[in-house]
Amino acid sequence: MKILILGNDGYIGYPLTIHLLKLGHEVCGVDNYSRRRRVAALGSNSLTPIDIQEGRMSYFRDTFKNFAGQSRISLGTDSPAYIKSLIRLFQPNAIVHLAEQPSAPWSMKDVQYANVTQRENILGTLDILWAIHEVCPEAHLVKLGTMGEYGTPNCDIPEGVIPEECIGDLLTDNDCPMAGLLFPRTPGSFYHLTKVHDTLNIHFACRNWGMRSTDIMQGVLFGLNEPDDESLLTRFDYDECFGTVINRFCAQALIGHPLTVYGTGDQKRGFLPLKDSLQCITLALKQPPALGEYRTLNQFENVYSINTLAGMVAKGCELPVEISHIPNPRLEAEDHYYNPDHQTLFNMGYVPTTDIQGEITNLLNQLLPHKGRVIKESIMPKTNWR
Ligand code: USQ
Repeated sequence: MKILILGNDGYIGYPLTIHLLKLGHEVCGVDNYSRRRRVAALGSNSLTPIDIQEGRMSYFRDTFKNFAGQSRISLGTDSPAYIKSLIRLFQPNAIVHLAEQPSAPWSMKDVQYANVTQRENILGTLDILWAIHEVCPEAHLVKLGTMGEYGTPNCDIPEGVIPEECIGDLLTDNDCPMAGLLFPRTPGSFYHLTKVHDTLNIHFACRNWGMRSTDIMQGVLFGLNEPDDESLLTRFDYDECFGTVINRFCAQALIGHPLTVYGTGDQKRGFLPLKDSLQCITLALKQPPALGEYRTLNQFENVYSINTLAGMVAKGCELPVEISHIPNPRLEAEDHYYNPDHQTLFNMGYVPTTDIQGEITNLLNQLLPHKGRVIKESIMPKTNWR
């Protein structure tokens, strides 16, 4: 298969590129390296030492005959003609879109951060949709959305659309008059909002142009890839913006910093290890939807509370770990119902990593040799939602 990966220098994109090249796919990449610059601008770094971009590209070129090259394009900022001409030239069977600004706190800093997030994410995706429509209409768009699109409503969360059966007893025959419509979204940040706008645009492109797409509502990722050679580790962020909660807790535990549980810590989210995300994206690529089909996958292993995860990190660390509760910088429900469906991926063959405690313990051991790289000043949250 010919696969274009947008954002192939990132946390998911880099190991996904290696994974798909190893499977024999012809892979082409796009990145503008903004993640590297933005983490540095926050005064932070990747806990894992990562190669410079030219070094990574040389590795791909020298190791894989099926590496089709890499372009530097800023989606949503550069002219849409750039991505269109690349797609016209490469004619991919599938496009994996991971090239969005991925941080909720970053989007909440001030108007400029919110503006950049919405421009890059919404307009970047729009440019890709038009390019697919005009020069490669049968390509499968695999787009990374987020479980955060749904928020935390006080009811079960289906996969993307309202199910045929009413939730509750609205009608006696139990058929829902709104079945098939997109399930309502209540996102919690300007970042999460961009994913909702993307969903509407992609859904429209499928209905209007007969495009095919898999919109992945991904839960919170954690962990590292497990390459044969340490120099092929993916980046690992732990700062307040780009570090996700388990990754942050692991970095904190290793340097003896109290774990920063926001508020009560009773917030619940769906989580999955990085390697499960690679597995799920690969499954989506292997089983594309039909032309005109808009498919949603809720992608996570299981639901955990922040307190449970803090406990797992403390248990997995050989050093003594203090768990602290600090005022929540975000506006989010801390005590809430949370029961999202995630059956489709299992039906497609997803074999989840269920030993999350084992994964976290293993992650702490992987990170241990690099703990001297942690910049302590970048740990505490400085961005306030209110
Ligand atoms: N949290 C803490 N302490 C911390 C950091 C976070 O208690 O030091 C809590 C937050 O309050 C939140 C939860 O952990 O309730 C998750 O926060 P997060 O920063 O790990 O994840 P989030 O901001 O929700 O965003 C991440 C990814 C994003 C993806 C999303 C999936 O960065 O790209 O879309 O996870 S989801 O959360 O399901 O929306």
